[in-house]
Amino acid sequence: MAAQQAAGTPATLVVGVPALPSPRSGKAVAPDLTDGGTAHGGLVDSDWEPVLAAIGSASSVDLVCHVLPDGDALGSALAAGIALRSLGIEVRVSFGDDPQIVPASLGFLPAQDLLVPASAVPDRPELLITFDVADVRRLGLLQAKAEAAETLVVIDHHASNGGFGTHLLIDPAAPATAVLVDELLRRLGVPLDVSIATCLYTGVATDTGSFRYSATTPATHELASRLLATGVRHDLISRRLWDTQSFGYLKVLAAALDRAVLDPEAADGLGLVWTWVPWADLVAHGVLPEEIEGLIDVVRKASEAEATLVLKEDPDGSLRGSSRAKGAVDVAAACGALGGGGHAYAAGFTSHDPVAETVARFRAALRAG
Ligand SMILES: [Mn+2]
Repeated sequence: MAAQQAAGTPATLVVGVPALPSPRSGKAVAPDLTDGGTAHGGLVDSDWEPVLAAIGSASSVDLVCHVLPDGDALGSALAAGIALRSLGIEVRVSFGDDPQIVPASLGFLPAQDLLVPASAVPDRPELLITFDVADVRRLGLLQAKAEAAETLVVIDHHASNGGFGTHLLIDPAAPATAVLVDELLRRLGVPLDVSIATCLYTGVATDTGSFRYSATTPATHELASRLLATGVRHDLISRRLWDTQSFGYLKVLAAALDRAVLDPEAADGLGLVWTWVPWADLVAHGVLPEEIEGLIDVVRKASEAEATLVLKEDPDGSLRGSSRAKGAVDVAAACGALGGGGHAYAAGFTSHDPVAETVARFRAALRAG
């Protein structure tokens, strides 16, 4: 017979690994783990009703997400687009990049015929809804049009969202904007179909790191269950989102890993691992800048370092810094010292200094929190 556990003692998953910190010990805004995971508990009927009324009376609706869209931003906007179109509403989906390029990793998203360039959005939209846009400046070319809209609805889950619209549906406890779109569709009476579900699944999977991050709750899995029930091909979505890269990317990654430095004394002894990607590497291997956004997720695996920094060179020689932390340091503060910002566990900045000087400044600002 297997060894007995003392009553009430949780099973030990792995022997010889330090205990995990409390899931809520960091500074990240997240729901209380003990509440059963109400994913959108912050919003009430009176928040939704004026938005439903505005959609019901609009002759056309513009659905827009942030520039350089990720799976949550574009998936949310397209899911809403499919749903509103099914109600007979004229919809346009857009984002304010020129040229407007859907990332290759999101090429599978359905209903991209709804996409129009920013120039095709009216100068003064009747009803414009933003998805996953934490700051009005993240609308790029669409900022002025959004600000001129008669009705501007903001649907978002960023804690940093200061609220820039006439109607705010912002829930920092939601793990993805797509979760709020699911609620919107439920209130509109639009059933989930496989196209909508593909968009929403992409959004939720993207922002939860495939259901790994701490904001994932029982309600998140309940939503995933309803999405899978439509027949969505989560296996193919996951392969495209997580497990597909060009060979050129692998070569850029290899060079970045070869260049990585472990600095165990940084962050008051908690450790920093850092590397950088010269623009010439991207050119040499035919890799686009957006393809290396996930490179930091490999570098940050280093168990010896609490903090991770990846510097990505732009054609003009400036450096885009991305940083990550595991809960014991606040990288938003360190990035803030270099003129950037973000979350305690994920933040960034832009530097016009050389690599060594930029790393030195970041290191100096990094403190155990
Ligand atoms: Mn999001």
